[in-house]
Amino acid sequence: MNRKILVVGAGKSGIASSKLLKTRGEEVTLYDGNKELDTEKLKQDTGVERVILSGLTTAIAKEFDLAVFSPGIPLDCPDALIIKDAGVRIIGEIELGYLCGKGSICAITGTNGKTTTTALTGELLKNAFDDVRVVGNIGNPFTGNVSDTKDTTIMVAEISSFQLETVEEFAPKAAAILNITPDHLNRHHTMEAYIAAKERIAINAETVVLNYDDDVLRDFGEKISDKKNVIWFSSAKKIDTGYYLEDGVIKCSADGVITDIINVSEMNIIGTHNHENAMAAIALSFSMGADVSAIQRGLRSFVAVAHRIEFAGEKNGVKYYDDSKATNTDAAIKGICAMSGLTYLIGGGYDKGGSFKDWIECFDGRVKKLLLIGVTKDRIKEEAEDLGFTDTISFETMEEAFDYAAENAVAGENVLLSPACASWDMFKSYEQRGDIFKELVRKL
Ligand code: UMA
Repeated sequence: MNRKILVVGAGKSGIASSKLLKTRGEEVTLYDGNKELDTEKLKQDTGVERVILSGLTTAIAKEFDLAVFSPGIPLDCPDALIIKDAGVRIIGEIELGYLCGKGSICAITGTNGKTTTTALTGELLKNAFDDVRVVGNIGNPFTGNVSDTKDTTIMVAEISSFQLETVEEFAPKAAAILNITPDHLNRHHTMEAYIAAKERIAINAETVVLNYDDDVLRDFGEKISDKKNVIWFSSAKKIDTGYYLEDGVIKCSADGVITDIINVSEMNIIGTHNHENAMAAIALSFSMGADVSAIQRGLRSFVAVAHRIEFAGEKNGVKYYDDSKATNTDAAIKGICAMSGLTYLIGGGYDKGGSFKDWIECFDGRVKKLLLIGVTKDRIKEEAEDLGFTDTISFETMEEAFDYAAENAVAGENVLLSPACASWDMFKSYEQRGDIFKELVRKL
């Protein structure tokens, strides 16, 4: 009560943190480096007494007892250095939410798949418990959800590496790391620092769910297994203790007993990466105390997160998928690998400058025609031809590409929007691009 707290960053996290701190009687100042923001609106939205936009100094920072950082604020940016210099303790938005809330936490991180796994785990747990909240990096700030929590509340939290940099006491009952591949290196600088940030999710966790097929995580799990309850999952190998995939069935092996959980054909999410996400969600849900029938019901009813290999409809035996969220080649490879049958692939868009080589190399035997749109269309076509893939056609609009695919695809084939590019050259967002695609499918 009545501490002087500086909330840094006036986005979703900063606004939610400010409101939470106000309800707890703290004296809150909201700071943001962007001087274009509207001070009065921020005061109205949060109820804080004071908003500072840019120009933080050591003298100002020294006024505060505590600083709460939004995930987007790097710990080595000039404002962070001023705050550290002033000797002010820094905690992250997740840590604040943890310290102010009740109930138990199930936390999920990983380079890819964390949003799907978080949403799925939320669905499985909602079948078993009354008060389950899906929060965090998924777009719903942790701190915005804690003020009315009870001991029986379960928070299913997607946690990014940015958020993990500033956790100390954050103690999930169960935590999962799905995979770790290079990402966000501009923020973390080295792969080692990025891995270290991800691994912080396990510091105070009782149970840690890890991907056995990921070398980094296998080493990590072996290192911590004497102190933590480690549960493995694998899509590649039958493992003695944990979850694995065999003949299309997710199985649980524990104490020499093997239990079939679900045949993946009963689920609405496709692709090996999604089966891995499902195994992690199952392991987490069991750890949180859900029973097998609640888990199975959730696995059957869960539909993909919007725009992530989302099934958009079927016409004349042709299946349509919206994977507009695939804004880079890594994600787009997962999209194309998830298809069974030949695919008319709609790709291309805003140019972020990277190479498309890895993506094109996975087309072999999968892509019947690559239908190109957007700024990158000529560059992709050229790169594809250099790699020996010549089945490309360029279009001016997504509608034209879609019409071509719908007219030519035959039963058993797929039409997939998975652009491997951001959308900003032709659309407002990847959401708008995916929505237009789904509308075209609906009109069929
Ligand atoms: N700002 C500064 N100084 C800086 C950087 C930013 O003052 O050096 C200010 C900006 O001017 C802006 C504010 O900080 O006003 C934005 O804060 P933020 O970037 O932390 O964004 P939030 O709106 O609080 O959203 C954050 C997450 N954003 C990031 O991690 C970048 C959201 O994840 C998350 O959904 C939300 O909290 C709720 O938990 C987004 C994301 O892109 C989706 N995450 C990355 C990812 O998934 O790859 C990690």
